[in-house]
Amino acid sequence: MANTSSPNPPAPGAPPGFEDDSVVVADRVSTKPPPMYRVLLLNDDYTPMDFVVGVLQLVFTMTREQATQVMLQVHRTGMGTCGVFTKEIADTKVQQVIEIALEHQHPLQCTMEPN
Ligand code: TYC
Repeated sequence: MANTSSPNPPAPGAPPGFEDDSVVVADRVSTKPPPMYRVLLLNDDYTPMDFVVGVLQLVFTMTREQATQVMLQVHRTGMGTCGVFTKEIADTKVQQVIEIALEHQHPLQCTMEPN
């Protein structure tokens, strides 16, 4: 919120025309962290394991070992977390996964939820 009242005395020695105290001063600074979103990968019966590992490495900058662990988690439980991001970044990553999967005609699905 902005404080548009006049809390500021004129600056000492301000040049003519600059003596007014109309500077807008923020009286409350937002320190809230942004809402975060969890990006989830879903299992299916058709997408090759190696393809999933490659996508996780590319989109989420995981090592091959990390990507393999996430892929196996998804394969075994039906779902797994790729990471937690701000909304814009989560959106972008979900779209990237879906686009790469479509390009290769795999049914791999990716979604996001508030964390
Ligand atoms: N279940 C797939 C298979 O057996 C592998 C797989 C893992 C697919 C993770 C999707 O998100 C996924 N080939």
